[in-house]
Amino acid sequence: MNNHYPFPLIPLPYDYTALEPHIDGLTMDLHHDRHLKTYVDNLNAALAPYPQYHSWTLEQLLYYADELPKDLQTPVLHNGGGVYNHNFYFAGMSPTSAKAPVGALADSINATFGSFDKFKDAFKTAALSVFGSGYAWLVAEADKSLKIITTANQDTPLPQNVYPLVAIDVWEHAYYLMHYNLRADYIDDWFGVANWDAASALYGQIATS
Ligand code: MN3
Repeated sequence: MNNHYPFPLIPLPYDYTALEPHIDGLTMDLHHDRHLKTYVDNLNAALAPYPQYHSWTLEQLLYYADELPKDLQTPVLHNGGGVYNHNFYFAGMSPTSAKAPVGALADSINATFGSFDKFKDAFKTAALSVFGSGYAWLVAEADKSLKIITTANQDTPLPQNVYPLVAIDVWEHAYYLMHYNLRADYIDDWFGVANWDAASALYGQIATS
């Protein structure tokens, strides 16, 4: 699928109801077909008058946003960030994934945080600490060391020169229908569908210099 203009609405890699009972189908339907679609449509609309950027990848647009025309920078950061973050979030959940990291990522999580359970505690604390809307991420540095970060609104981790491994969207639209205002319960449920197969594979693909 295109990773340049016009950016596609990437279908969910599972059914809307596939993450139940952890995350309900109506939330997934609205989140993907309305929230993400709006970001995709608005990103494409912003880029339409600028054919010189139609070959840029989403990552290039976000990373080099300060090289874009001034009136294009904010629409790209807001909407392109919304596309990047949501694509990462949706791919980072799975009804069939192993429920814990494997291989090198498992070893690194144990070495960094003490155990997978201690990592989960730290990740939950970080996700709860996001004031208002944003995301919590497990990311790797270029040397493959791990850290947990949070981003506000639709900011992405890309400017921090890190490799995202897994992300949780803690905007209220991600959980309000099922979990009401109880973000902590949503985070606990998200751990039941987090795609550790994908995160472990991403970690394994990082080339160390
Ligand atoms: Mn969202």
